[in-house]
Amino acid sequence: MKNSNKFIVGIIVVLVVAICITAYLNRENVELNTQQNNDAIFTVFDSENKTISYNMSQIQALGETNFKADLKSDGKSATEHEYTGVLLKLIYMDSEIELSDKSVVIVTAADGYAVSIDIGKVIDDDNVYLVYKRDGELILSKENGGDGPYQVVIRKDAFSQYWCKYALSTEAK
Ligand SMILES: Nc1nc2c(c(=O)[nH]1)N[C@H]1C(S)=C(S)[C@@H](COP(=O)(O)O)O[C@H]1N2
Ligand SMILES: [Mo]
Repeated sequence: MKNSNKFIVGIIVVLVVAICITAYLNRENVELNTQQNNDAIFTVFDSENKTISYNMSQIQALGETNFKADLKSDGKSATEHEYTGVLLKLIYMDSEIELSDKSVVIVTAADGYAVSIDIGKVIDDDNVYLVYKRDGELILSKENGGDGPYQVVIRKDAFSQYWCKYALSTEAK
């Protein structure tokens, strides 16, 4: 083999090894993120301030659905995404908290942000969701650069300032 060919083969070998290592490390990351997401807890406060907590598999078991919604990030034009999650009201039903005699649902986030959502929107069959996947991928936590692990999406809202990233807990009032 000519020396120049040996050099090229050598470079290809180095590149292939580098790609394999990257793929391997990334697989470990995916597993770690999946584990962290499943361990993420979402908490419901009842009227006596008692808590009912859910991990991700428990939330999924309440009735996972896929739907499309427009994400309107500040300073960017809206982009349509497919989200995976459950209707927020299903979590309230599971917690045996009646919504019909309440006026708002409050959702609180890890960064101190909180939103207050009109009960009419929450009772709607296709509007207020607690989501954990966007375009088929788990939504990462704030520390890992994502909007999750849980995010409240209000599908029918014209603006997304009442959507709640990094959602931790909820209470109906
Ligand atoms: N936890 C949390 N949720 C939040 C916010 C926030 O600062 N913290 N900002 C809101 C606003 S003003 C918008 S426009 C949407 C989209 O935020 P983004 O522009 O960071 O994507 O999230 C909403 N939800
Ligand atoms: Mo915003």
